[in-house]
Amino acid sequence: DPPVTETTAAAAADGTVTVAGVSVDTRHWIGGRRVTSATTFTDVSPIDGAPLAEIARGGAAEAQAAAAAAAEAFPGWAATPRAERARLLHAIADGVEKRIEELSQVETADNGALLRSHRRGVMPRVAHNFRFFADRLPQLDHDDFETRGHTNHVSWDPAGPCVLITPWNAPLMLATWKVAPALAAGNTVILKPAEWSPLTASLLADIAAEAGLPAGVLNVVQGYGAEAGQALVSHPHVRRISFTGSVPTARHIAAAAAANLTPVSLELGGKSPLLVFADADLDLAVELAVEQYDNAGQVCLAATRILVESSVAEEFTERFKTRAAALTQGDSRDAASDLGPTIHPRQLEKIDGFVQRAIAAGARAVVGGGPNTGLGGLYYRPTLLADVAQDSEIVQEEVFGPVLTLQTFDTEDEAIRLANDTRFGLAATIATGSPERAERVTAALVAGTVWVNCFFVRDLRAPFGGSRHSGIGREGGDWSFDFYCDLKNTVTAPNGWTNH
Ligand code: TXE
Repeated sequence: DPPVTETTAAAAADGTVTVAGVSVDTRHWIGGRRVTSATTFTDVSPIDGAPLAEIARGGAAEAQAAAAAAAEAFPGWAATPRAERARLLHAIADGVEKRIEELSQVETADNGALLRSHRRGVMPRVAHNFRFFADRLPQLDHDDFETRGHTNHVSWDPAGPCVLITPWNAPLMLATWKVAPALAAGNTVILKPAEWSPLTASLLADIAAEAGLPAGVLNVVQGYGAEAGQALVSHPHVRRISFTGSVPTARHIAAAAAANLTPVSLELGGKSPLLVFADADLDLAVELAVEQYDNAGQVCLAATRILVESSVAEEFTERFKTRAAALTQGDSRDAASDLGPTIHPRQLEKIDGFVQRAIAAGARAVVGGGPNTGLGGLYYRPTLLADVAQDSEIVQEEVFGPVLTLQTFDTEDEAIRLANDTRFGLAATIATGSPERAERVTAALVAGTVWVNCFFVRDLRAPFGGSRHSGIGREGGDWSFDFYCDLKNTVTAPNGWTNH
């Protein structure tokens, strides 16, 4: 975990600080009240290194308080009619829509992703997460069916308090993608946002309270993973754990969940391929490749391994170099910026470590290859590495930065073999002019999502998740409700008597 800075809270007496002109509460939100901790940790902006806030640093006591509040609120929320739950979720969505500018400004200050992406794409999507799962509830009623005159009725019962542990690369987007279905299903929630981006979760608590969500239904506990996070996932009152983050942390969480037999959903990293066949529209393929630098490459779905058919590799590389040279790197609040900083000094160091070890092992930097020293701080140049071996670290491990590798293949079979040859299986992108080829290759790929001649088109009705070390389980659409509900089948005898 990050080095612990023990300071006394520098926040205002009421616990709020002003970030990008927005008042943000730095305390936990437990049982409908703001709660302080004895110590805090410092939240810093990746854009310029400016300290943003001293955040309450939760641990076992705060986890216990939140679990108790969530357990206490559960029966009332579970018994609340679906239509009323849906109404409240729409009211939260209204609150998000009213505060899109504020949420965007705070999220950008906190995690360094582009302001224009937050305004146009991410925050509207946050509101949509609530609307989608609210509107989806009626579809959970399946037709009853009969067995020798007996009626079978399937009900989707709320499971109980859910712990949701979320990462920093898309904080509010990934939090609400779990919070919304969990609440819609009738569960209570304890959200533990990442310590590198804790602020918008606190704003979500404000929005939910303003919308009228009852006390204890949504709780937010701030703090480090090893402290607040570990205490929450180990708590015996918890009925579901949903986690998005890294593989090593997933192992800790799965072990804690195993002790209590708590069902767990794990959405982890990836090392997804972009397969460019000679029959592809090369301009489109180059656009798809450059898109992988979005959010400074800190995207689990990013197709970071570019596999190009040998006959077009030179042409592709030349066009890629031209296109990458046109990217503008800079302050995430600047409309001209295409990519901003990485999240944290530790992340930048990690990214550069991967790149320098790859270069030492013989890789060639076709573009980039180091930090953007002109900008200083946490900016890493968009990088493409060629001459990389399939079994090398840079091809096998998730970098989580603006770093892509380039490899070539001669046949479709070789492309598939290379594409599948990592321990991950989150996503894959195929650029080809042949629908038959797209079908064949898709069928052979190990991936939770395959995009053909497109990237990052996401529909909440679709299942989302990964195979192998990219995760366990799927969320999205009714798959979210599968996870967040306990299914019950009720068999009723005809006319109150049975004749089996
Ligand atoms: O993730 P962690 P980190 C990958 C990416 C990145 C690497 C490290 O490769 O470089 O992970 O990032 C909480 N019990 N991804 O270290 O540790 C933690 O507080 C309970 C991919 O930031 O997985 C935070 O809220 N919780 C990824 C959350 O887990 C614990 C997104 C994620 O942090 C905990 C992020 C514990 N013992 C990183 N330890 C994706 N799939 O999109 C930590 N946490």
